[in-house]
Amino acid sequence: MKIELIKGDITKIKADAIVNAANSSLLGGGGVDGAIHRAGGKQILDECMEIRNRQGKCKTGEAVVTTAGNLPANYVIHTVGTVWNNNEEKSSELLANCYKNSLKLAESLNVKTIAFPNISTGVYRFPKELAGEIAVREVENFQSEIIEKVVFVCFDDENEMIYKRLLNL
Ligand code: AR6
Repeated sequence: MKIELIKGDITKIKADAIVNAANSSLLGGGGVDGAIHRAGGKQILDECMEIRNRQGKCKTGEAVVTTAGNLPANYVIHTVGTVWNNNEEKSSELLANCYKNSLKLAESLNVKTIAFPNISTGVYRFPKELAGEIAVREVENFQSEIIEKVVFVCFDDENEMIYKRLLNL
């Protein structure tokens, strides 16, 4: 899999799937979640509600898929990051699950290109450096015959610098 870094807004990315840093309610929120729902339109929330009615809340580390509505992507994969609580081992495992489960779900949808935001590094306060190490490790370790390209979309300067270094760019 090819790995790329883009600085900017994930709602503008033309990929088969973009990943949303959601919360377990799946009903939207601030940060990247708010931006995706705002730009993607009501269809995304309608499908999130259908998922809620079918399976209940989405657990931390798990992932579900909806349409991308008005966005240039085809799918939004909603994964629920972890709130940083100083339990490094447990939080790291849960954040790693976000990347693994999103990639597995993407494969099942025959996704060739997927874009990730820096999950949990905003409202959920996960340390950016550690979150970046986990993200890069999980993507690099994921063996796929289907996914061809993974794009890390960094919104803030600090994450951009961290990912540039981690990816040797
Ligand atoms: N495109 C790409 N990245 C973005 C964008 C954007 N448009 N906007 C923000 N970011 P956060 P979390 C970056 O807080 O920490 C929500 O309310 C931002 O700079 O969006 O996983 C949810 O509903 C940061 O690096 O998500 C949950 O309740 C990264 O996205 C909660 O926040 C993640 O920040 C989830 O918190």
